[in-house]
Parts: sequence; structure tokens; C-alpha cells
Amino acid sequence: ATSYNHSAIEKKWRENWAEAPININDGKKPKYYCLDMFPYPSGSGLHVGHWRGYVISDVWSRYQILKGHYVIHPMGWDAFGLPAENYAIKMGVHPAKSTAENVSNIKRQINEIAAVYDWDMEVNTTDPKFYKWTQWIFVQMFKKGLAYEKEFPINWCPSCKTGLANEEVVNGCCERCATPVTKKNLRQWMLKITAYADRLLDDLDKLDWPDKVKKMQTDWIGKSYGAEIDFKVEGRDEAITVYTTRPDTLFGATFMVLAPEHGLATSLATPENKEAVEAYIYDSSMKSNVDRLQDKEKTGVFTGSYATNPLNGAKVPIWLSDYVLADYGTGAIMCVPAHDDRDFDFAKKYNVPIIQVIAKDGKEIENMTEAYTDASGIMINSGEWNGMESSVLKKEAPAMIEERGLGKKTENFKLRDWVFSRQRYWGEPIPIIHCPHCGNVPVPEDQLPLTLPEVETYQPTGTGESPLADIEEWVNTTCPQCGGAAKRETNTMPQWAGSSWYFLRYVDSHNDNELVSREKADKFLPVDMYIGGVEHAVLHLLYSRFYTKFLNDIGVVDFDEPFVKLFNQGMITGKNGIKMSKSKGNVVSPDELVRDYGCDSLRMYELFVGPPDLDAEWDDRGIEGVSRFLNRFWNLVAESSKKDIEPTRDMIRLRNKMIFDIDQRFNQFNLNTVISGFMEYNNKFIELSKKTGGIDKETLKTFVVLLAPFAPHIGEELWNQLGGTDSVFHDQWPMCDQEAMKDDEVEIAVQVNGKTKAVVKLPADVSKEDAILAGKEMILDKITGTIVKEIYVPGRIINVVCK
Ligand code: ANZ
Ligand code: ZN
Repeated sequence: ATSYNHSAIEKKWRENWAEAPININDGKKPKYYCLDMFPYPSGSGLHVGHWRGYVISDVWSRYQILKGHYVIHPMGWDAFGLPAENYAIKMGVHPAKSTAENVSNIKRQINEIAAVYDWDMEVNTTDPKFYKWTQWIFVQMFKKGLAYEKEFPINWCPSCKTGLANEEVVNGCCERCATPVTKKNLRQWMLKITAYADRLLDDLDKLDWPDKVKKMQTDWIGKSYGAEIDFKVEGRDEAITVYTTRPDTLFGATFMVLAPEHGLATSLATPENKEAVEAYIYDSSMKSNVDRLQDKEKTGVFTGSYATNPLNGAKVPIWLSDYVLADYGTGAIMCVPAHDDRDFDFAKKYNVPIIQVIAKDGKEIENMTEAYTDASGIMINSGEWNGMESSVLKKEAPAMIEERGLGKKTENFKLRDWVFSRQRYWGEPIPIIHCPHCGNVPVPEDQLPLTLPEVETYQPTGTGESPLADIEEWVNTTCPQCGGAAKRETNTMPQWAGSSWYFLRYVDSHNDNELVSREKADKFLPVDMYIGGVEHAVLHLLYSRFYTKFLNDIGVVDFDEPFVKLFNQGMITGKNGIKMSKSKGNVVSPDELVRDYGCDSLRMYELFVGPPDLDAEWDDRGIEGVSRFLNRFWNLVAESSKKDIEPTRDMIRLRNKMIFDIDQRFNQFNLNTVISGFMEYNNKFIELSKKTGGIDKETLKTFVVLLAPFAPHIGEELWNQLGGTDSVFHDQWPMCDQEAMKDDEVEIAVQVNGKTKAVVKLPADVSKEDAILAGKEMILDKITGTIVKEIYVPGRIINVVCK
């Protein structure tokens, strides 16, 4: 037989698959939707790290095909966004052109993986036929009041004259020119994701997702329970309402802090404090929220005013500090330095009294050096609450506060509405027309898509508007409602817009009349398995869930969660765990590896490097191991198929054990141990064949089917050599015969001093140690004195000699 020539067989089978696709919808098979997070088509191409996720999803897809599913396994391009736009600014190349080039380049590279993508489903977020529906969704949201305009302070670089995303602000300065970033009130489009906060939180229970990701979403949504409590300002009619999750600590509230933006901040300043207060308010307006929360050293200013603790009448000073955020809760807090870290730091720095109200075992701490933040303890210094268990009080306090008329029981979310407009060119135009008479009017649906016009320059204008604002013939239009002169919205959508719903479009990607037909949606959606990086644990996955729930509410789809199961693959890194990147010069290209070892070897090695959910360091040399395995298996099949080997009991047993092991590991996504399993079983079969001269055909065919999802080319070739006429993927995933898997058992007499006391059933190939151990178990009570000798006659007698 010939030796394993990967380039010849890989070429041969790709041509075959192109002619006769292996994944066919016959209308009878159940569907299985296996989705990759679609890539951004960057100019730098794929490295071995990118391969990993695509290999995982392809292996899983082929496994589902073999399990009898019609598998939906599409691919597309998330192609709006900054990199293409920045390239356009630098090189003057239209983003559509550079994007198209990148797409065709990456598509060619992705095809090297030999995944079973259905390219007929392909989508591209920058294609007007696609973004027609991105705009359509926006219009539906607008009609339901979920898309609205708001003045909003955004990060603003006074030198570049442009708005910046949080990620573009580094240490409070503009990433590009290092000018300190300020805030600027800009008109923004917002999406009311907060209207779905409770559903987004509660429905996490329905999902088969990693706990870590659910936890991150839960924290992001950030629901908390507590109370709003009114503190009357001394000498005035006003009260300050605070939001607290810890009304149980009310006796320990020794001061209050307001966000510098709080409505009362300036007016609370007494004349002697006015100047300092105003300076402080100005300084904090220059900081971003992120910086405010990260600031280690607390800053603040005393207003000169006092309020009254409603429970005990104590006089508490009112301060301003930027560790209190204006847009969370009420923008004002009661401070309990004894039990909150931030309040503790603040109180220490500004010499405010600290009163402990919760104590472990009821014992007060003499000199507090840090806040006591334990959730449990006994109440002290708290009037009628003294002696209560604090965790019990914490639950009851909000209702008690409400009953006494001191405030009201309430809940809060960290989740904010989504800032949905960008002052950029390369995005979907927001389909709204501003009419002086009718207000905001959506572009009529039969006029969608509203296509992105050509511009002269892609540079942001510096006025806080996108380059679209410079195109007069585009901006000036007529109102669809009254026909009068009106202006188009010139902001575009964020990159998230297309990725929030693209997975719905794949299954009906050519439909010009609907986003997706209800028939196809019912048949092929939702996604059964979603595979991608953990960096999307929050935003993309949350936005997609929000969109899906909305589309469910308006009847486009009949489910309200898009991704039943989620798998996050770990990253492939360079040496010492450093992320692979062009700038670090540690990128490993798949090209030479494919040329030298073949696609099948690289696919297997991508999984062999470690558990698929963990990061793994790349070392080219390891690919030798999988390549050697494929060669040895090839030779085993070649040798065996020359003869007609009868299956022996050992072959059948090993075959079934292999099915059991591989399937179990596969199902648990332990893909690296599936590969090592192949290697172990291959070794065992080679050992066995030394005695028998080969392995029987059925066992080898079984092995080939199990291997095929991982190494599809060699799988097809060996299947063919073993007499298969159709594709190996049209065979079925093998079932394990539990009975046949069992080892042969023998009955062994267990003796004490030569007299048989019991009989034990053990596997025929049991080791001496295991046999003696099992034997002694049976006769423990019959042993007298001390054991002096243990004798094992293989397969027949265990004799324990005592004195
Ligand atoms: C008194 C107290 C005592 C608090 C204690 C905590 C511990 P979450 O769980 O995040 O909702 N807080 C309220 N509004 C705030 C704002 N706008 N900016 C910064 N902090 C704010 O936390 C709610 C707690 O965070 C509230 O409960 C309040 O401090 C603070 F031992 O009130 B607490
Ligand atoms: Zn009008």
C-alpha cells in the first residue's frame, strides 16, 4: 500500500465535496444550528490562533452531521467599524473597497480549514441588502418608543474635536493626541435596553452557558434591592433622597455624599465654601466615569450644609465627591464608613466620625483600620435594632423604612440605555428624518435601505457630527409625512448593530421582503451552539439577547433567546502566553504547517494543544505527534485491509470501549482528550494486530467514523479504502454496545489458609494486586491473626495465609 500523502488526498476530497456536499437538508432530518462568532475581516489575515475556534465549531458540526442532523453552519462578515475607516482616512481608499478585498482574502484562508460552511448563506453587515434590515429593526424600535434621542455627556477631545469611545480614552487623555479628555453634551440616539433588564436577567436561567458568562451578564445588569431614604436638609425645605442597599446600617450613617452633578450641589454650598465647591464640580466634569471609579485616592469637598438622619435625628455633614456617580440610584448616598470601604477611606481622609453598627459576636472593634464589610453580625449602636442579626435586618429594613414613612422600598439596575449613535462614516445611516413640523420621522420602510452615500473625506468633521453632515444633497431632503423641507440624521450606528441579529439572517439570507421568513425562522432557529471568544461575554451577547427579545415581541421570531448553548474557546498564545499579534512579531501562520503536515494534522493539533476552553501556548513542534499518529493509523489500515481479518473478542471489546470513551469525551467537549484517546486506541490496536496480523474491517471503519470530524480528508480516504462507497459523513455515528464492552470475567476462589471461603468475579486480565485486594474484601471477617503471605494463581485462586 502507498504511504500517507496528505496533499494528494486533501486535494482529491475537497474536489469531491465541492461536487457532492455532505451536509444536505432533505427536509426530514432534525436541524442543528452551529454558529461561529463572525469575524471582522481585517487586513492581517488568519494565524493559527484564529483557526482554533473555527476548527472547534467544524468538528462539532461534523459530529452533528454524523448524528443525523441537517447542520446549519454559516459564515459571514462583521465589516463596519473603525479599522476600515481609519485605513480609509490614511490611504484614501473607500472602506467598501478595502473591506471587499479583506473579505475575499480571509475567505480564501478560511477555506483552508476545510470547514463545512454553507457559503450560500453568507452575510456581510455592510451589504445594503443586509443593513436594510438593520435599519428596519431600528425603525421598529423607534415606533415602539425604544429608540429615542437624548443629550448625553460623552467623552470629547477638544483638540481632535471628536467624540471618543471609553476605549479611546487612556488615563483620561485622548488616545491619539494625549490631550486631556473632557465631557461634551451631544445629542445621541439611545436604545432602551433597560426596558428589558428584568427579562435579560431572569432568562439567563434558561441558558446552557458557562457560569462565568452568566455571572458577568448578571453583574453587568446589576440588579440590587434596597431603599430610597429621605434626609432633610437643615434649615431648608428640601430633602436629599439617597439610594442604599444597606438600610440596616442607617444608625451608622455619619455623613452624606452627593455626586458633583447633583441638582442641589451648588445651592448647598454655604458662602465660605462656594469657591471650593465650584472648583471641585468643574474638575470632576473633566473626568470620565471609568476614571472616577478607578481613582485610588478619594477626593471631595464639604458644602458647609448639614442634613438630619431620619432615624435618630443625628446631624450629618453633606459632602460632594466624584466617587458617587450622578446617573446611578439617586446620585446621593448616606455614608456608613464603618461598613463600606469607599466611605471608610473618605472618612479617614477627611476626619469624619465612624460609628460601628454591625459587630462579629456583638463585640465592638477598638480601633478600626478597615471597614467591616461582612454581611453577618449582630447589630450594635442601633437603638431598637440592637441585638438583631444583621443579615435578617438587611432583608427586612427596606419594608420597615417604608412603613415608618422614612422612604420607600426599591430596586436598581446598573444597566444603562445603550448609546447607539456614532459620529462616524463607516456604519449604517440611522434612518430618521428631522422635520421642523413633524419632529423625528422614520424613513418609510419601502425606502430602505437608506444607503451610505459617497463622501470626499472620511475624517470626522470636528463638530461632533459624522462626515455625512457635509453632503448637502444627502442631508437636505423632504419630510415623508408633510412633504416639507427636512434634514436627515447624519449619525451612524455602532458596530454592534449588525452583529446583534446577523445569526437570524443566515437562514434566509436572500429574502428581499422580510428579515427572515417566519417559516424558515421556525424551522431553523434558534442557534443550538454558539462558539466564540470570551471577550464577547457581555456586550455582544447581551445586545443579541435584547434584539431577539424585541423581535420576539413584534412577532418576527417565536423564541426569545438566540443562543441555547454557548462555548467560549481559549486563546492560542505565543511563547510565554503572549497574545499573538503582528506587532509582537510572534504570529504563526498556518500556511507552512498545512503544506508540510496537511490540513488534517493542523486541525487535530489545534485541539491537541490543550482543553479547548483554556488558553494554550503554541509550539510548532508538537504537530509532529499528531502527524505521526495519522501515519501510523494509515499504515494499520493499509496492512489490515490487505488481509481478511476475522474480528476477535478483543477487537470487538476494544472497539466498543473506544466508542464509549470517544463519545463521552466528545460530548463533554473534552476535545484534546478525544485526540489523545485516538492515539491510545491506535496504539492498542497496533499491539493487538501484532498477534493477529491485522484488525477487522468493522473495527477500522468505526475508528474512521470517529476520526472523520477531526480529520475529514483522511477520514474519507480510509473509508473509501475500507470499501465505503458513499461519503463517510453519510454513515452514522457509532453506538456503543455496553455488553460487548465488558471485559471477560472469571470466577476466582478466595481461600484462607488453603480453604475456600468465597468466590469473586473479576475481569480475566485483572492484575495480581487488584485481584488480591478484591479477594481480601470478601473474607475480611474470616482472617484471624496476621497475614503472612498472599498467593495469586492467575484466574483461579487467591490464597491468604495467616498465623
Ligand atoms: C449605605 C451603605 C452601607 C452602602 C454599607 C453600602 C454599604 P449596589 O449594590 O452597587 O447597588 N451607592 C448608591 N448610589 C451610588 C452612586 N450613585 N454612586 C456610588 N455609590 C452609590 O450598591 C449600592 C450601594 O452603593 C448603596 O448602599 C450606596 O452605599 C452606594 F455598609 O448605602 B450604600
Ligand atoms: Zn414634516
